[in-house]
Amino acid sequence: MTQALIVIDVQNDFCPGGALAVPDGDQIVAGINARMADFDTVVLTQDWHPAGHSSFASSHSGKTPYEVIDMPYGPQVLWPDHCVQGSEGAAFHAALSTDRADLIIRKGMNPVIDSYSAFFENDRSTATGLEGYLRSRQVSKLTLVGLATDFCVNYSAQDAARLGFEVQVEEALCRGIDLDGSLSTARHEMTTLGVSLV
Ligand code: VGL
Ligand code: ZN
Repeated sequence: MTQALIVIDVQNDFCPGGALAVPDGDQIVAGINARMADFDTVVLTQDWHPAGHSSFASSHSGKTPYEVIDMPYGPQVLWPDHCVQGSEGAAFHAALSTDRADLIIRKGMNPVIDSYSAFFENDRSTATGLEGYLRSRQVSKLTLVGLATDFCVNYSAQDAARLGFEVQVEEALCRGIDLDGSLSTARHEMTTLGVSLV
């Protein structure tokens, strides 16, 4: 069985001091680096939005970050501007071992659809190509780590489980945002789909 480590969005904007800082987001970097040696394949994801992206509160008049609006594909939390393509905030945390990565997959480039998951945009139908990459390399078991547990890790884990991968999320190497109980909802959603939280 071939196993891959999928490292979700360990980028400056999700770490302390960043635009959408996840509490203690930087505390997982050393542990993630150490874990890379245990896997055949390492994939990094990078949230990579064009300026003016529709997930930014600043793109909607009268809206402030963390409000929820209805988009054609469903409810969307509005975020502070973050991970703008080419910005320092979009860069990986400086201590992350990016040299070890077999693949870096970028997401969130479509100006009108957000993309939390490493597999599909939030319309849950536009693919990123990661599924094909993993299948063509006979990867069947995935371990997910990174930021944020309740958004991008959660969506990625759910999609991976629905696609038939065996999925585990290593919570010690994740950190969450926890908006209105989103962390416990995420845990429930993931376990319901057969994701192991370890
Ligand atoms: C993320 C909110 C917006 C994440 C990305 O990586 O969890 N959250 N964009
Ligand atoms: Zn984003």
